Amino acid sequence: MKSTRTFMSTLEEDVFSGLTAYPKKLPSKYIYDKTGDELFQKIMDMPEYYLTRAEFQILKKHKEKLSKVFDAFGGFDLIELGAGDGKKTKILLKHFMEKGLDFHYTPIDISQNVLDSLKASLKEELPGLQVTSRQGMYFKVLQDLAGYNKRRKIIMVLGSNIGNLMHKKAIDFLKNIRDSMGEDDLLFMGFDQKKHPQVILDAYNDNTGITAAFNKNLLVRINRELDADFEPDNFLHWETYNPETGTAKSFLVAKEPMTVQLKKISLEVHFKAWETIHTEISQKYDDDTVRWLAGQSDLVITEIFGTDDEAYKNYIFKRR
Ligand code: AVJ
Repeated sequence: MKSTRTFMSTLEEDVFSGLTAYPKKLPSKYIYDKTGDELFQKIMDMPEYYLTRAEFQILKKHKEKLSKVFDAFGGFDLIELGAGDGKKTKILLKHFMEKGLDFHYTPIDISQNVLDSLKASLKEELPGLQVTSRQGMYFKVLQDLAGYNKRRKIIMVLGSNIGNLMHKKAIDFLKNIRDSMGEDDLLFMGFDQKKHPQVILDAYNDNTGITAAFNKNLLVRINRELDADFEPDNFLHWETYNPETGTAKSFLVAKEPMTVQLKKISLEVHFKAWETIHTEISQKYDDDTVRWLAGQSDLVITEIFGTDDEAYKNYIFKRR
């Protein structure tokens, strides 16, 4: 069956394989179209979503120390994967500019949309900043950057974005970054930490329904792009957190039996009542787990910056 189909895009291919698998699943990366980007902005402003504020505090508190570590050899290129709206990064950029550091900023994001507004806001807020943005998948762009070794690279991944990857894939991602790093280059990365399970559940299941709309945006996008007829309201947003593994998981749960047509990929999908689509994981960490991930990827932790309550931490890594 599978081999006779040709797909026009990875979205088509991933949706087909996810909805014909058992149990059903869809990759969270497809949440982020224009609506998904906007909903994620709203999530970052929610009182329950502590991650953004926590990382903001860390950057604010440690900007001076970070400027010294990053600039230890005099001059660097700051490369940010998944730059988003740059709200947090601007704390650092502003500080580095005030100190007159010689650096170049390269924000990378999958969304050209997001990059365009980031560039516009930087031009206004930080005129004189050297910026070159790049649109693309991390993987591809990192390969391009590997050959670029004129001066020290600082690769930055904020927001606990790595948490969307289960450990095996997180290690692949880290190895990939590691392979693009020279001996003196650094990786600066945010990892959300294990904490009271209820705090985590609340962050991913707010009572205003923003996170539910964010999760269901997968179905809205598939309806539009694959000419499908999902009824998003017939699904329930459901969040679980396993305190043993540190894995938060998002599901869409069918509230009744349904048949959905996805015309563009000639697929008919049946749902039994209470059947699930697994959509996202948001992994929570502790120092031992991060150290293990680093070791598996031939990296070592050189510094840890946490909030006072240790709810969130940023780590600096170098090549082992
Ligand atoms: C952007 C992947 C860090 O997992 O915390 C927020 C995405 N999902 N609320 C996260 C998300 C539901 C977010 N990351």
